[in-house]
Formats: sequence, structure tokens, C-alpha cells
Amino acid sequence: MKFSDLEENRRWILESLGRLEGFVLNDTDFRGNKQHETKAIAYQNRFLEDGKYRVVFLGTFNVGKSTAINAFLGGGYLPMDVEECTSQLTFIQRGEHLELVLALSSSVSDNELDALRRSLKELPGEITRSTDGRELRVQFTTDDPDAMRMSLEPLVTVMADEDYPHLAPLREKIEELNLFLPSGVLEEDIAFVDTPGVHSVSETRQDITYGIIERSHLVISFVDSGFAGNIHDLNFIKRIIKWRGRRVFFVLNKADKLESDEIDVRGARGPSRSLIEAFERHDIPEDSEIFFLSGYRALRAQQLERGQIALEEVLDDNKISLPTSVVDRIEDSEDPARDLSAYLMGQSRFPHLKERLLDYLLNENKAGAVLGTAARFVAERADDFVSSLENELNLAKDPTKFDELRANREQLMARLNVIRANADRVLNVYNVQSKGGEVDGQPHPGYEAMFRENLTPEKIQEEVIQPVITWLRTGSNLKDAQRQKFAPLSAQMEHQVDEFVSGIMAGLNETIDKAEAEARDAITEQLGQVRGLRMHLTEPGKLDVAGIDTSMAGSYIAFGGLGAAVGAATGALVGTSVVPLLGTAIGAGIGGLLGAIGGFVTRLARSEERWLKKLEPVIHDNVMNMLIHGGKDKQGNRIAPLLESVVDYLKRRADAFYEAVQGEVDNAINSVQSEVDSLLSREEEIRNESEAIIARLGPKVSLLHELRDGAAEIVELATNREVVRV
Ligand SMILES: Nc1nc2c(ncn2[C@@H]2O[C@H](COP(=O)(O)OP(=O)(O)OP(=O)(O)O)[C@@H](O)[C@H]2O)c(=O)[nH]1
Ligand SMILES: [Mg+2]
Repeated sequence: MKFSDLEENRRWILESLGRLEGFVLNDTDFRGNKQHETKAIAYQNRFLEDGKYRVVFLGTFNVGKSTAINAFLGGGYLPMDVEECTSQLTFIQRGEHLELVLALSSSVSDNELDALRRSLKELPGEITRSTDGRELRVQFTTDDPDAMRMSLEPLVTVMADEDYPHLAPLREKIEELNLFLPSGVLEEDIAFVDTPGVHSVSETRQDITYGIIERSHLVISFVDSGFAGNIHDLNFIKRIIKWRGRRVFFVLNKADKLESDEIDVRGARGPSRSLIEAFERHDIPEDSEIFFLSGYRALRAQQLERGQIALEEVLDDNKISLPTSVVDRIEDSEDPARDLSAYLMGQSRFPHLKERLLDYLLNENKAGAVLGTAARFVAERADDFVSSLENELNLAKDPTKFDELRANREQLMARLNVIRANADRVLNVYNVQSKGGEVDGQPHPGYEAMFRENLTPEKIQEEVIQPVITWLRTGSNLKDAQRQKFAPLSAQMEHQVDEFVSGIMAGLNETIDKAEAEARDAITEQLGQVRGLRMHLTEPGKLDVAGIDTSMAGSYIAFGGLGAAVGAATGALVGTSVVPLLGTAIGAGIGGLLGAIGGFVTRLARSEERWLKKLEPVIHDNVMNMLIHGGKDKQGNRIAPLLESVVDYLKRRADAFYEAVQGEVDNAINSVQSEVDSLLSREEEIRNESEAIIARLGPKVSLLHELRDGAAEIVELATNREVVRV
């Protein structure tokens, strides 16, 4: 499926979700559980919205993230600076016109709005405020990138605090910033996310960054090619790859400052070699892709080509030193701007990165799978809703069916009770597996106990503390650590803790995934039987009440709706996932270590052994606090130990799964039960008003069929992307 098709189908599914919601909320012929259905629809909506192809740019400040995004956009839309620049997460996507939308945490005051109007008064555009005051919209009457950049400067830059102090109250309220650029600027429908430089291990930053990675398909990690072996956040990146399963592209930027023989993508020499060595030290998978880039040249090339800057400006730019042979050639050329632009673009290596990025997003990302899941949901729900209307329609057309329905009622209810009992049994097993207890004579320790069992002081000593001490004794590690204010020691500790905890969690997650999959499959089969009952409620001939044809269950599994509903529901209910939690807990603990060492750094003798003797208990206490006991930050606030957060996570995950599955079971069974009751109690009405009912339900049935069939087609497209036709 092409991007444009994906996009179109996604829009169709979003629209269909809206129509289903409208039916559930406003249509008197909807007979199911309003609350349950609207919640399930909302999950799917969010799931699909988040399936947008987001590409997040990460890296230290000043490495050239904003410049590179501008190169992708083809103009200087985002502020760039020689000093630390970007201060807010900025989302960039395609829109009708050039537009900036601010989502605010609380309503904007008249003063704040006036201050913004004054700052932007030179710019061609209009500022409007939403009725609740929590959204500000700057709509430009031009497509000029400068207009966008100038309006962003007072809002998203570090300099703004000094240059625009009167806008500080407004800046503090900004929750999310969305830029819309007219189509044709963003060539494909991809959203980019510009982030502030990563240069601290502050908890909030990590949370924000993890949060955005969660919602993205691809991370582009920027590294200054002049300092390739020296990236401090590799532990962090490793976690993104391992835990999030996210792909990371590494971009060695500012390649224009390198000698040509240093540019070697295979990693045999120069910065790419250093980067690969750093990967090895941090267990980053070898297949991580590395690109060289000069974002600045790419941007200049685009600006020149689009007539946004003059030729002289580039020729005089001291960041671009052109060889005299090139200058001569340009001066003799018939179209110097075009030729210089082409030269710079080639030099920038930008086309390479762009091509690979598009290829990745199109062929390897999960957008198709996300779309398929949401489409399944629409197809399945439309089918459920329509079958209840069809049952009523059948009865209106042929009231003799009432006799059969009445005769079958008891059997139907008995069958539903059996299904409910089966489902209860499955859920009970799941519960015991997660909480601990015994089923069928088999003991289960429960997830919490399984985690605690692996987190004993002995194991921590053996697998974290001892390796760190051994590392300190190796080569010049201790000396180097001392020289760099112990940052390398904290990085090593972070790595060791991360390995240790990741190992435990990997085993545990596998156990939990397996338990969830088993429960889901068993429940899906039961729900397939409910589906069979519902579809043949008024066709008793086809309904073998004693033993439902299991092919019905098969068709339910084929649709796989339960997996979609439960998966999305679980994620939403758990809220935080285990990755940010590990990241923050480890980050906070490491901060404590540096503080503790700092306390005696100046007072210590030179001998290595004495250093080690002093360091060992500090490392020991720090690791134990981080993992088991907890500690306090500089302000005296308690930092929860990792143990506590993981136990809380395990419990929430188990509860969320249980509740989500049980919710689906109740909803399915109760709706059949109440449908039968309602049909029978409305028998007179249906008999007397059959004409009106047929006229009323007919169009609704065809609408729901349309939704069901359209969605089923998209399921097919999204899941069979590589169908081979012979
Ligand atoms: N030589 C050279 N300079 C570059 C390149 N890309 C960016 N720069 C310069 O590096 C400086 C920082 O660029 P930005 O794009 O603002 O960097 P950033 O990563 O967004 O920085 P923060 O917003 O602070 O996180 C600017 O002066 C850019 O002109 C490049 O490819 N080559
Ligand atoms: Mg920036």
C-alpha cells in the first residue's frame, strides 16, 4: 500500500469510527451497552491517531536537529541558533495553510493574548483563541517560512526567556505545539518531531522523551561527527531499541567539517568507526544504520533552489567554504543558483537519508498493522450492530419467527451461561497466574514474587556491584572516571543495572505475554460462540444450540477483534509502561551516586586501593537504594525504588488485562441476553408496526453493511501487503 492509500484508508476508518460512535450515542435502534462501546471506540480512535508516521529527532543541543528538519521541509521554518536553541517539543505536519496551533494547559488570559499579538504584529496573519481558551491558532496569510520562524522564536526558544520575558506566562502554559505546513512542502504525509537538546538526565526530560518515542515510528539520533565516540546517551538509546523495539537511525551530522577520507559509511575508519566502537561497548545492535549528513548544506541548497535566499548570500556564507574550482564553475554557469544548489545538495548526502527514511516508513513501519487492527474493529463492530438490526428486521418481515425464538429462548440462555462459565474459568486461571495461588493442584507464585525472587541482595551483589568494581579495576577506568567527575562510572553503573533489570523483565514479560495470549485465545473462542448465537438468533434452523458450530468461532478469530480491543484497552489502562519507569528510576538513582561521590572527592588520597575501598560501599548503597530501598533527591523528596515501581506496574498490567477482557465478555454476553429479552417483549409492537420498522431499519442496515464491507476490504489490504498474484 502506498502512503497516499494508507492515509486515505486511515481517514476512512477514522470517519467510520465517528459514524459508529454517532450510531451508538444517538440512534434509538442501538441496543447494546453505550458506555462500553463508546469507550472501545475512543480507544481505537486514539490508537489510530497515534499510528501517524512520526519521526522524532533526538540529540544533544546544537547538533543540528532543527536545521536538518528545516532541510526536510525545504525552508527555515524552525528557529536555529549557534547557542542552545529549541526549548519545546514541536510537532510538524501537513496542513491546508501555514498555521501554528498551541495547546495550553489552562486557558489563556487577555493579557497573555495581547502580549502575543504585540510580539507578532509585524507578521501577516491572525491569532484566534478557542472558546475554552486552551487553544491558540496563528493562521498566516503567507507561506513564507520566515513568518513561521519569527512567530516561533518568542515561543519555543531558550533565548525567549531573555528576549521576550513578557511572554513567559504564556510559554509556561504550552503543552503541545503543532505546526501545519501547506501540502507540497512536506512531500509525504509524515509528522516530524523536533525536540530540545538532550543534555541532562532530568526526570521530566526523560519522561517527555520516552513519551514521545512511544508515539513515534522512527527515532533519528543526531551525533556531531566531530565527537562521534563520545556520546553519553547511548544507554538511553539502547533502551529505546531494546525495550521499545524502535528503529534508530544514527546521523553523523556536520559532515561538511570532515575531511573526505573520514567519511566512510561502512565504519572502517573515522567517526563511523568511533560510533560503532561505542555501540559495541553499549550492546547496541550492529545493524543500526549510520548516515553522514550536512543538514546545513541541504537546507541552503533548498533555500537557494526555491528562491528564498540570494546566490550571494550562499557565496558569502562563512559556514560554507567552496573550493575555488567550484566557485569558478558556478560563476560561468548559465543558471548559477540551480547549479550551486545541486552541488550543495550532493555534498550534503541528504538525498540518501531522505530516500532511506521514506523507504523505511513505507515498507517496514507498523502503520499498516495499526490500520489493519482498527479496520478489524470497525468491521467487527459494524457486523455486531447490524446483526441486531437484521434480527429485528427479520421478525418484522416474518413474525412467525417469534414462535421459534420463544421456543429457543431457554436453550439460548443456558448456552450463554455455559459460555460465561467457561470465560470465568479462563479469567480465573489468568488471575491466579498473575497474583499467585493454585489451579488444578498446580502452584503459581505470581508475578510480584517472581520479580522479587530475582532481586535479592546476593544477586545484585553478584550481577551489578561486582562487575562495576571489576570494571573500575580494569585498565585506566578508575583514573578516567576520576578525571571526568565520575560520569563514566555512573554510565557504567547505569549500564550494569539496566542489563540486570532488563534480563529479569525479559523473562517475566515472556511469562506474562504467554499467559495473556493463552487467555486471549481461549476467550476469543468463547466469544466466537456468542457471535454465532447472535447472528442466528432469528434463524433457529441454522442454530444448533447444543453445540455451536465452531467455524463461527473461527470467523471471530479471523477477525481478531478481541485482540485489538484488549490490546488497546490494556495499554490505555496501564498508562505508563515499564520503559519510562525503568529509565526514570535508574536515572534518579545514578544522580544520587554522583552526589555521594562528590562529597568526598576532594578529601581523598591518591592510592587506587583506597579509592576503591571508599567507592565500594558508596556504589553498594547506591545500587541497593536504587533497586530496593529508594532514596531522596536534592529537595528531600522521596525517590521510589525500582522494585516498588515494577511491582506496581505488574499489578496494573494484570488488572488492566483482566478488566479489559472481562469487559468484552460481559458486553458480548449481556448484549445477546438483552437483545432476546427486548425482541420478545416488543413482539406486539414489532408485529403492529412492521411496515414502519422495515422502512426505518432498511437504510441503517445498508449503512452498517457499507462500513463492515469497506473495513473488511481495508483489513485485507493492510494485512496482505505483499500478496503475490500469479
Ligand atoms: N557546519 C555545519 N553547521 C551546522 C550543520 N547543521 C547545523 N549547523 C549549525 O549548528 C548550529 C545549531 O543548529 P540547530 O539546528 O539549532 O541545532 P539543534 O540540534 O536544533 O540545537 P537545540 O535546539 O539547541 O537542541 C547552528 O549554528 C547551525 O547553523 C551542519 O550540517 N554543518
Ligand atoms: Mg533545535
